[in-house]
Amino acid sequence: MPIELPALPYATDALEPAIDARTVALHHDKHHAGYVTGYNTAEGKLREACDKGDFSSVKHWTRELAFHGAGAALHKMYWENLGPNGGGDPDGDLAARIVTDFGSVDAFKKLFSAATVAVEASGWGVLAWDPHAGRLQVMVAEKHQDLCIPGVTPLLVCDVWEHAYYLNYQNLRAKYVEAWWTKVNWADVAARYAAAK
Ligand code: MN3
Repeated sequence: MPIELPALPYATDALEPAIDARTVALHHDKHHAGYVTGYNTAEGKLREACDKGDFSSVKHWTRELAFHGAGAALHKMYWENLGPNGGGDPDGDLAARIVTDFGSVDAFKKLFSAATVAVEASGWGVLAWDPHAGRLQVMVAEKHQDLCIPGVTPLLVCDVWEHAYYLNYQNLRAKYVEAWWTKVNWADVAARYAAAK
């Protein structure tokens, strides 16, 4: 079944001044939309390959499926992870787990920021629940789909493709990540943690 572009959960200027309205509009309406379209194209081509019994392009379309499917899923989470009343620190079970796994909320934030700023080229910083280790992990995804571990559930994601920040921050990725923290919707992250564990 085709997937659809989810509406932004808030107005395009809701994340100002951390993330400007023009960046949000372009990011959602053009980039996020492109991954949705790309996923649907790849899914259709793979369905067609099955119907025709012609698997000559299967390597290409499975790669496209992973790239665009991961892109679509990560962008949906990115918007939901943020909000106009975001920022501050997590509380409750999530905060307790962060302290257990990283030592303190501050240490976690420093690790997450460092990993995210250091993403090579285009990708994401990710806080994930790792059921194999039974702990939270800070991870990165290159592009959208590379360096992931099957079964691990992302809870909080920070897009550091240049389209996420370049209009306002140019090459200053670290400044964008610093501002991005002020819009994190911890209630959304906590709900994902509760569901994942
Ligand atoms: Mn993006």
